[in-house]
Amino acid sequence: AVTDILMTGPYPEWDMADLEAKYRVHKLWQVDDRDALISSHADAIRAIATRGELGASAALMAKLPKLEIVSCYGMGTDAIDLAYARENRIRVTNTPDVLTEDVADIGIGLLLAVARMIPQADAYVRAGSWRKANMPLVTRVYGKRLGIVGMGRIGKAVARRAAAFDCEIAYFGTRRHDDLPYDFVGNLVELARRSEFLMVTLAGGEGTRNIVNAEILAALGPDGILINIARGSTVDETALLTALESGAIKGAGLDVFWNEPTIDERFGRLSNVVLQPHHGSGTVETRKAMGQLVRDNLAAHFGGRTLLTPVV
Ligand code: 8YV
Repeated sequence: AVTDILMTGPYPEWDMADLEAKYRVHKLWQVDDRDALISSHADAIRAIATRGELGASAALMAKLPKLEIVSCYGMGTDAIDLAYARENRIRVTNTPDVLTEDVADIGIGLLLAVARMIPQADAYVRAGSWRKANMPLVTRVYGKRLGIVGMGRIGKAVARRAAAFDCEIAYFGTRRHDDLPYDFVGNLVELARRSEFLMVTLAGGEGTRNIVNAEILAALGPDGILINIARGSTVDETALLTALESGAIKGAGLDVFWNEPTIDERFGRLSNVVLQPHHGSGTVETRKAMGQLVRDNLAAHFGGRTLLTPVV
């Protein structure tokens, strides 16, 4: 018998081709009446293949009595109701490790882009302004004090890169890592105060919601730059927009937002931000590895084998 799976959003075509060859795939994003699609296949769907930012709510899972597994194309599982999954014996997998280095790369890339004003400089050259005057001077990254918020896999990968820039690295997180040569600062306000750049790499979810608030931004100060490569939910976006508009911080590099992909229009009017469309893991290499891991987890589950990267 063919196994039915529900997808909440598309994957690249190489994954779609493989999934569609192995399963009967129901595509939630292609229909207007989602409830009708779900209810007409509710007794058949045994898996959800989702994405980090789309997740799987308890309401969705509750409509699928045969659901056995939710496989997430992404590391962050904050949009999946893990408690519901646990209670209902639904397995959950994610895609850790394979995306770490690319997400750290974009963190450093955003920091350089904001501080050195790379997009503005590009526009300056294209507009012919260079012929008339030299561009205003920018901010150095090399050797500066970087505060990393969250010292998990991605935080560590950011730190390794920043160490090569001779940055002075300190971090905030759930615990001190005795094996790391960086200063642990258990108070986020304190970390912001002593940092010139703050890079957020924390997991999303209720525990970290708005952890970077107006007080943290004020402590980072008018010469400070904020980078967020984690989840939009970790930063109080209202406070961030106000801080960027008023000059309470110097600038921000953002890969993630509150209302993706329909982000607050005020971001587009700011000249001190560099914006990315949640693309930290968006390289061909990493996305191929993520898709493979999702498919391998599904194959392991339906083949009665041990899951490769279980969360629940
Ligand atoms: C997205 C991510 O899942 O890994 C995560 O947690 O946020 C990303 O990798 C990606 O955009 C795929 O949807």
